[in-house]
Amino acid sequence: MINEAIKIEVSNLHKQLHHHNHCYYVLDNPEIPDSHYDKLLQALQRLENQHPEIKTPDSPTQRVGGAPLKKFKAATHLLPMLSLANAFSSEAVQSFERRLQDRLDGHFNPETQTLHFMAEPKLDGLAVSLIYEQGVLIRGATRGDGQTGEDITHNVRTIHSIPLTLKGDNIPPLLEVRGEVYMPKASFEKLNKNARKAGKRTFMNPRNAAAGSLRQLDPKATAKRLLAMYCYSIGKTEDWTLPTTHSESIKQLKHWGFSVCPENKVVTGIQACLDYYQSIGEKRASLPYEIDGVVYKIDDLNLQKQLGFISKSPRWALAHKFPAQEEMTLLETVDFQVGRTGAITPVARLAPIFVGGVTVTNATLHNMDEIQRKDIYIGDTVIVRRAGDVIPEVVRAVPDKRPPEPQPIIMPTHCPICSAEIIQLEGEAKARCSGGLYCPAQAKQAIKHFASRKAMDIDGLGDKLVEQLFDLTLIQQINDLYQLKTEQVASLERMGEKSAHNLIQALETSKQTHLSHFIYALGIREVGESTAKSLAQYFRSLDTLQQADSETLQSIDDIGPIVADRILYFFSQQHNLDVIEALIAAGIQWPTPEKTPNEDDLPLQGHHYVLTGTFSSLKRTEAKTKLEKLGAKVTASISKKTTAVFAGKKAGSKRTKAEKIGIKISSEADLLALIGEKQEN
Ligand code: 5U1
Repeated sequence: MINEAIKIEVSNLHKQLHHHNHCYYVLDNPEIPDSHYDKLLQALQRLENQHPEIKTPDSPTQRVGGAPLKKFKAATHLLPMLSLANAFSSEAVQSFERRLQDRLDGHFNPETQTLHFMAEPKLDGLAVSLIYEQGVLIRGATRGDGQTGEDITHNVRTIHSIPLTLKGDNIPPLLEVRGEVYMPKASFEKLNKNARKAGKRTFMNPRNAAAGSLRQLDPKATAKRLLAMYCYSIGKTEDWTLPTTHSESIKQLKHWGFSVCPENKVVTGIQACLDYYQSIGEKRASLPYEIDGVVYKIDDLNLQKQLGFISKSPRWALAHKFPAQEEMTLLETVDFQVGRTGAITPVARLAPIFVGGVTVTNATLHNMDEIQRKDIYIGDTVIVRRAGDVIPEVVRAVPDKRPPEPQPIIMPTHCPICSAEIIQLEGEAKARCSGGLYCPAQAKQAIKHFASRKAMDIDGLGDKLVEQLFDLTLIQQINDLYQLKTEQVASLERMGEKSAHNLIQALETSKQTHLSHFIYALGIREVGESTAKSLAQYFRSLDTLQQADSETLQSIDDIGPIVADRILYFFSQQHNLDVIEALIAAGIQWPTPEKTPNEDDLPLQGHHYVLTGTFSSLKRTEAKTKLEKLGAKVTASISKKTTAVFAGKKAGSKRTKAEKIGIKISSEADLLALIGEKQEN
């Protein structure tokens, strides 16, 4: 027998955990630190272990996944799951409107003939149906053939943005909800990066990864892959009256605790639909999930009813698709490119192909393991994928179209640029040129990195100019930059006296830097901006850093044995030490970084901020530095960890996003108060 006090404690823990899960995964606005959430979950887990009979299917502990299944059961949908008719051009969208007007003649605003639509991004995921009885999730199913799918309840329970119990009131005794389960781009990239590192099979796209993850018999495997769901319609309900519009039913879903896409918008008339398509298309690359088009739905549910269905698609909805992101073309040959750290990347040279809105002739093949796994040969017809701004990649070969004598792809033994030996260290997926900074390809990339904004920030020294200076042998390594003369630069093609003078001036200005920028600019493998900052803060002098041993390096937050090895290796190379000496001799200097007080004493420790727009009293970079000095983290994009967004004048999409997901927006005055400064008048 479980006593009443335990029952109350369990119920309280359920409530708290459901609430904080909703804040974190649906609202993107956590109220407590992760460690606090973990403690609550552990407390519940302990009670469930002591009293197994109190464990219920809607317990927040079920998110981690229960025992594996032997096979999937069939799941019949309460109402058929429909598919959408597709359109690939504005003309097809305009005919959709004409068809609607003809069918609805006289049944809607006859004066203006305008219709209200809900426009929504079309997520590239997997359609899923959820059933709730008395507000508790009892079943999740894939679409299958629209009538019957597979029962994936055990897996949907592991998806944090799916409520296990509904919030609020007016909950129908039976509710069926439809939506798309998807894998956020960041999770997909992480999954594939880890698979590539471990020499395992990669997923072709986030959709396949989401499908593969949902169709796991072992829910623990699903729980590890970070999936999410946006809901887009209500299916069957009992004893409940639907609202009069689709947009209101979406609002209702949100109140019950479901996650709905923040880009959804009610628009009037078909031109507004086309404008929406255009604006979502422009945003597509920056959205954190893959979409393959947008969906337009008549907003008025009565009109939807009148329009009905044709075959398996509703007449009241249309999917307006973006141009395909995957196309087939011929792999003509393979070249090997050398990166900044010597990594050799096989690059496919392709017969030109129009994909994702641009003509592509090159695509990455990543590394040799990947080529072997994908079984790709020169002469193959291959599938090329270009998603957003990401470098196009060869996804796979089409075996049926293989020529009789395909040519194998062979990694050269020596660097195509400097002829140094190519080596591949055990456990590394990439082969590397051993030429170091003597390899012109590596040196060029190293100079570009050195000059970049977050490194030495040499204004006007872009990639093209570095190429030009390098190819004319005016610079061969980083330190040569500081020997450049105005006349040499002015003699370059498309370079006048004035631009040359400006560049020399920018080089001079860059000599006054910060230790963290200098460390980052050196281009040590695995040392990004944030690690460089940690190193500068810890050692406060380059000499001390150069003399540090592995143990000392590893005592710094976020430095593990691999990064420590990279740093030790860099400073063990005489040519690197020579470059550093020459740079310092040229006059590069920095103030000694201030001693960092004990982390726990910093007032903004654990707070994450985003800065957007322009401020009248200080630059964004200054505000960033000041917040960081107080222990805060300042990030470029809004995430679930963001404490607040400081919005200056002309704050754009970040402010809108923060408003949409309910993150606190603070003013310049709040910012100044926080960093202890007065506002200028
Ligand atoms: N955004 C969105 N995607 N999607 C897919 N809405 C939407 N509606 C769908 C489908 C299959 O079907 C409706 C007919 C409910």
